Amino acid sequence: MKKLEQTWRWYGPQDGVSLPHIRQAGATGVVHALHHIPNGDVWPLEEIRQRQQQITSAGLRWSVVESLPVTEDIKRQQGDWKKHLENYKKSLQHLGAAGIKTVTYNFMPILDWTRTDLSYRLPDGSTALRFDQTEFIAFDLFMLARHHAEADYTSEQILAAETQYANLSDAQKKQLTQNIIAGLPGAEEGYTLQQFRDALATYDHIDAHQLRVHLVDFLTEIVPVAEASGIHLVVHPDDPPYPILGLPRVVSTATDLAHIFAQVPASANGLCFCTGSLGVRPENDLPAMIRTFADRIHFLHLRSTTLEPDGSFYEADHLNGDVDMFAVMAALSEIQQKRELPIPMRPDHGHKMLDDLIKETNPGYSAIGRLRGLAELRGLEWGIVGRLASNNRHKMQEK
Ligand code: DNO
Repeated sequence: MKKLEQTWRWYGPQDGVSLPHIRQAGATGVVHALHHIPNGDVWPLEEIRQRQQQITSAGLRWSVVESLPVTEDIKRQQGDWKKHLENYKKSLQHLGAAGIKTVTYNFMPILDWTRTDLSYRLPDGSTALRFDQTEFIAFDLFMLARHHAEADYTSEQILAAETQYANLSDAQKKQLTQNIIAGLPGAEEGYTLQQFRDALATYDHIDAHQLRVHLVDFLTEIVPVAEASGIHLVVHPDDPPYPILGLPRVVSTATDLAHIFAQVPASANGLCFCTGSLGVRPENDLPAMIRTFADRIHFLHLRSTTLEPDGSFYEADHLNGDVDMFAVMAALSEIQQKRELPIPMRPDHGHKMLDDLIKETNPGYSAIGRLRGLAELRGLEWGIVGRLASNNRHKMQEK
């Protein structure tokens, strides 16, 4: 029976969780990017090969690129966007030449994934990442002071945000701003408050329709090159999966995904199925989406969230929270049986727990928290696949 490829995100030589640690965690694949190369520049083949060599010498394989960033110029179709597209193609060709076959990107304007609290304490003493809707609104209304922001919220939300804001200390306000705009790991871009306001203004005339057009234009240009290089280009869903700060987001729902694949049908146009991002919208039926987009899924981020009545959410244990991880894994295992190659999956994020709590770690990318996640997911998969195998044996015997 076939199983998923167990992978782990590595931020490079500076990452406190090293390649030998990853190997001990039982992962065989590494998810990685050349973070030092500025967005929009070409990833030289030589540098890709050097990094690949480093990963291989640790007994691992560079399975997935996460991310080859799409510049804001490309998302807005302004400035250097044509040059950036050409550079993107060259980077893909280089990655293909090095034998790296899965490349992740996102199409979220300005902000990649976003949280308000990076050390939300859980009852067991570990810490998780959290998105507090009320604090986020307080930031938008009173710190960013975005024009017409009130129009995006109900009067109850505004009132709650006012109260919350009044109770925040200066240090808490600073921390909140920092968490939202300084860029979480992998986001590549960070801003000061003024730079952030300026960046937001560059999207004033780009609504969801326009951004969708730009995404399809990007794919129309890039997917043929990915295809010729033997690469699956996989889009990461929006996180959180809805518009924020007046910015459009167009990779949040099954309808969004269906549009992307209908417009650019080539099989190189793929999906990174992130249960943690998509799972925040209750109407996203994850097992059903896995079946619908089965042929498009070439990378998996597995984690769960717990949504609260006001729209806040925090990152739950991998097997708890709102995501029905059993149903998700069962659907994925079925897809995997029909595939020739293992689909790479990584435990997406982890709590800070045990020794993680006294170490400096990239938010969401602790060692022990992710190790726990990977171990639980691995066990779940083994159980499901074992059951599939025994069902198949019974069927054979009945024939
Ligand atoms: C967060 C990650 C994202 C992801 C990008 C892909 O933990 O899942 O930063 O890497 O959105 O481009």
